[in-house]
Amino acid sequence: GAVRRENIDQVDDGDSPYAHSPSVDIKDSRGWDDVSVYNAKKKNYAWFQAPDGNWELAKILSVSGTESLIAFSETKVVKVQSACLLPANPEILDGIDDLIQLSYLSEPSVLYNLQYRYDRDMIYSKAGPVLVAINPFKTIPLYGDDYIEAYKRKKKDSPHVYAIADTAIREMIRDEVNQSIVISGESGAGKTETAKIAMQYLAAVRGGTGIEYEILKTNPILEGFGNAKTARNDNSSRFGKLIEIHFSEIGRISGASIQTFLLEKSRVVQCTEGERSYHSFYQLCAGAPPSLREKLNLKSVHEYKYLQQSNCYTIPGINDAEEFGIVVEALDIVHVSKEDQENVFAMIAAVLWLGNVTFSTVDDNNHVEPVIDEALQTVAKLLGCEAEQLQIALSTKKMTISGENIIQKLTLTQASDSRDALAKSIYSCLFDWLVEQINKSLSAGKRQSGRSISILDIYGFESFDEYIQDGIDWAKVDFEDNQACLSLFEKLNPNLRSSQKPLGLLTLLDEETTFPNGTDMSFANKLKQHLNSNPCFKGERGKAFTVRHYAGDVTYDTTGFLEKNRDLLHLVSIQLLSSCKCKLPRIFASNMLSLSEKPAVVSINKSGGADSQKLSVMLKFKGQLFQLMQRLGKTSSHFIRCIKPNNSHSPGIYNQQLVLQQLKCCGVLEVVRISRSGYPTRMTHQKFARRYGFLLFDHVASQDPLTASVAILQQFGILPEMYQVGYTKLFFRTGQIGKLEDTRNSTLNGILRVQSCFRGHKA
Ligand code: AD9
Ligand code: MG
Repeated sequence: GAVRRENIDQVDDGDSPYAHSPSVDIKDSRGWDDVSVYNAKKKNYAWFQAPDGNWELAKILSVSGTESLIAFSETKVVKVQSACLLPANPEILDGIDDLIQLSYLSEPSVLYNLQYRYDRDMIYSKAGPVLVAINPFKTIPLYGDDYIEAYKRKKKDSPHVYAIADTAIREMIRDEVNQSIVISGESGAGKTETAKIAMQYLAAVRGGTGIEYEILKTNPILEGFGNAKTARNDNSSRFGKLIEIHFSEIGRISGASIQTFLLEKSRVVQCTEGERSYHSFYQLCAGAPPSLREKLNLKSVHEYKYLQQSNCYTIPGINDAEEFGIVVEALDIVHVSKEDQENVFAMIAAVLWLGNVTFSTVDDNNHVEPVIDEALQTVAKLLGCEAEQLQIALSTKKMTISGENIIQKLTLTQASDSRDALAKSIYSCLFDWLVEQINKSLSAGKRQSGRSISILDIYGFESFDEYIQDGIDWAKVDFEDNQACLSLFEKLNPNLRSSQKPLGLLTLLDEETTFPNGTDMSFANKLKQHLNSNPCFKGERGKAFTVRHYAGDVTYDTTGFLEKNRDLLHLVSIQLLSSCKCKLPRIFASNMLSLSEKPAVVSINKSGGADSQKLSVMLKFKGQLFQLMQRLGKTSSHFIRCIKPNNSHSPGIYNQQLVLQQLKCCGVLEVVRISRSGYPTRMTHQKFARRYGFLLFDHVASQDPLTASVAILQQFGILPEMYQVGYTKLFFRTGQIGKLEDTRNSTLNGILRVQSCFRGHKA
C-alpha cells in the first residue's frame, strides 16, 4: 500500500518532521548515494528493506554505535544495523516530477517517488531526458482536446506523452532535424497505447489535410491482424512497428510510412492454453455478413483446429463482431477496395481451413497424403487451385541431388509441418501485403519536405521463459555496459582477422541451421563448446543453456530453435501459390521468391539443393535491425519507458519488485544516475564512426556504425566506466573525446608527413 509519513510521525517527539541530514556526497561504485557511510541520525527518515524485499519508510528514533532504533508506525519499533538504512528524501521532494531532482538517489527513493505520483494518477514522470509512463490500467482524465490545447500553448508542462510529442515537433522545425520517439517496455506495459497517444497529439496539432485521419485508422488494421491475446496482454502486439510521419514545408502532416518487424508467425498454427491467435480470425468468424460467410464457407471459431488448441475464444469486454466492423471501415479509409478486402478474408479463411486438413498413410514407409475432404477442398477453392495440386504440395518435397530433380514423399510429421509452414507463410505474407497497401495509401499525396517524426513501438523483453527470437532485448542496449552479454550473441574482436573471429550465439545458430544434419541438440552442444568461456553463458544439461542477462538469469531450451530459424517453406508450396487463380497467393509467391533470390541471402546447400526458402529468421531480423539503427541514428531521439505496475492488469496496484525490475531492465535507474553524475559528451554512432573509424586496424569500420563505434572504443582502450553505449549515441565522461582527438590528430599529422615526404621525393 501507499507509504505514509503521517503514521510514523505519531511517534515523533515533537520536532520538525522535515529534519534531515545534509546530503552525503560519497558515492558507491555504481554511483548510488552510498549505503555504508550513511550516518543515521535521530529524527531522519530512512528506508529499510523488509524481509519480503520491499522497502519501508522508517523514522530513526535513536542511534547508538552502529545500531539504530527505527519506527515504522506507532506500534512497530525495531533495532537495526545503521548500515542497512538508506537515507530518505525530505518530504518537500515527495512526488517531484523529475527523478533527477531527488537529493538522495537510491532504489527505494525512486520507487517511492513514482508510487507517490502513481497513487495520485500522475502516471507520467521524467527521469532526466526520459519519460517514464506507468500503466494505469484504467481510464484517466489526462487526454483529449483540452489537454492537447494546454500542451500546445505550453500552459501545462507536467511530464506527458503530449509534451514529448510537442518537443519533437518544435525541435524538428527549429533544428530542421528528423525526430524519433522510441517507446520501450515489457509486454502489457502500454507501448502501443502510448504510441497512439503520441500520434493523436501530432494529428490534432499538425493535421489539417485529412491524411492524419487515415494515419490514425491504420491502428485497428495493424492491431486486428498483428495483435493477439496473450497471458500478459489481451491486446499484445506480435510485431514491431516504426511509423514515420511526414511533414510538409509548412509543418503539416503530409503522409506517413509504416515499417513492421518480424510478425510472430508461429502463433498462427500454435498457441498456448489461455492465449488466442490473431484477432483477425475471431473477428472474421464473428463479424462476417451472411453472404461472405457462405462464400468463404465460414464456420464458428470452435470448428477450427488452429483456434481450438488454446481453448480460449473470447476476450472479456471485447466484441469481435464489432471489431470486425471497425477493421472493415478502416480498410475502406486506407483505400483497400471491397474486392481486395474479400481477397484478404479469403486468405484468413484459407489459413483456418488449412489447420483442419488431415492426412492418411498411403504406403508401408509411413508416407502420407492429405485426405480430400471439406477442409482440403475449401482451401483449394479459396486459394484458386485444384484439390489435387494442393494434395501434392502438402505431401511432397522436391530435391536436387547431383543435378537431378527428385520428388520425395513426406511422413506425417513432415507433412503436418509443411501444412503449418504454408499457413504461416500465407498469414505473414498477408500481413506484409496489408502494410504495403496502407503505405501506398498514406504516401499517395504530394512529395514530402523530407522532415519526419518516427514513432517506434517495439516488443520489449518478454518474461524470462521466451525463445530468443521473441525476446531480443532492445531496451537494454541503451545505457548499459552489457558488453560481455552482447558479445555472447554477436562476438566482436577487432584485433582478430575475420577467419579467427570467435563465433557468437547468433552466428552459431545460423551456421547450424544450414547444416543438413543440424539438430537442436547439436546446436546446444556447439554453444557449450564455443561459449563456455563467456562469463554470461552457462551450459545446462541436455538442450538447455543459461544466459546471464542484465535483468537476471534466463535458461533457454533450444527445442525448436533450428526449425524456427529455418522458417522452411518448400518450393512445391511456393510453386503451388504462384499457380493459383486468386490474386493474393500469386503475389505472396512472387514476394517469397524475390526475397530468396537476393544473392546476399540465398545459400544453396549441397545435399538439399535450392529446394527451400533459405533466408533465416535471424538474418532477416538482423537486416531489419541494422536498417532501423541506421534510420534512428539519423534522428534526434526522445525516449519513453513504459512500466507495468502489476501482473494482474488491475488499476491501483503498485508492485515494487516488479517496477524495480523493469526500471533496472530498461535502464531508467541508469539514466537518472547518468543524468546526475554526468556523461556530458554525446555523439551519434554515425558521427563517431565517421570521425574515428579510419583509425581502426581492422576493416570493422565498414560495418554498421554501432559495431564500428564499439570496435573503436575497444581498440583505444577507453575504460568501460568512461562511456555508455546507447543504441543511437555514445555518452562520454569529460576528457574522453579529448584523448581520441589527440590520437586522431597525431595520426592525421603522421599521414600528412608521409604524404609531404612522398611529394618531396617526387619533386
Ligand atoms: V505488448 O508488448 O504489445 O504485449 P504494450 O504494447 O506495451 O504490450 P499496450 O499498449 O497494449 O501494451 O497496453 C496494454 C493495456 O494496458 C491496454 O490494452 C490498456 O488496457 C492498458 N493501458 C495502457 N496504457 C494506458 C493508458 N495510458 N491509459 C489507460 C492504458 N490504459
Ligand atoms: Mg503493443
